[in-house]
Amino acid sequence: MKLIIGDYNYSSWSMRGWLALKASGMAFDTICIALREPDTAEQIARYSPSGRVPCLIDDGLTIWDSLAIAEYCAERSPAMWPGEVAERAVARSVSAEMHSSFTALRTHMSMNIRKDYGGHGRTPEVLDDIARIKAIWVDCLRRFGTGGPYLFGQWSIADIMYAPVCMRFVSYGVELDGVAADYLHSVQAHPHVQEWVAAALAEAHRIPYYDAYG
Ligand SMILES: N[C@@H](CCC(=O)N[C@@H](CS)C(=O)NCC(=O)O)C(=O)O
Repeated sequence: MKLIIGDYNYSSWSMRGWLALKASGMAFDTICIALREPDTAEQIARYSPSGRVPCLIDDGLTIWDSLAIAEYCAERSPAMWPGEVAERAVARSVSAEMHSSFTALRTHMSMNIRKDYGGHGRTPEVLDDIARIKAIWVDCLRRFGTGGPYLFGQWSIADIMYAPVCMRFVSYGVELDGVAADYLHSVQAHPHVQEWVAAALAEAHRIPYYDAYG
């Protein structure tokens, strides 16, 4: 099984696909393609029909898009979604909302794990996105997060979808308190997240456009 990803430091969608594979426990090799280089599109096109990463190749079967990869992993490891129907439905709702929304946050607070952007990026639209994300976290943690530190207690695809947001909140110094702050620290401390962050810190490739921002 091969997972094609972009830079550990910058590629938030790749982080989701990679965390999903790790959570499944399945063995996989990682092929990392440097983004924003002259040959990036050509490199990605060798594997991914959408021209985007992450992309998973399992014995000739190609699965692209982070949410589809997460669902493929959950077929093998159903505990990646909460066990109860109503909780699973809400977990899918907040995961789908992450996947399809928060455009302002993505635009103005790009993931760049190595960089401290201080208080940058706070447009009114970004603040709306942050408020909505905090509301999602608090609601899930209060209603479903009693059996552990994560949104639905145990580490799930919902946490995987929001892990890159946690990286952004750290880089841009987004103020959190109470259960939302505790949640962010728990995500940061998760061993798979720590492994991804270590790879980002060790990565040599740089994208000047993102590094100059702020
Ligand atoms: N909806 C897709 C988004 C994937 C995406 O936009 N990936 C970016 C990297 S984070 C990409 O492949 N960009 C291509 C490029 O930079 O050439 C997913 O969930 O996987």
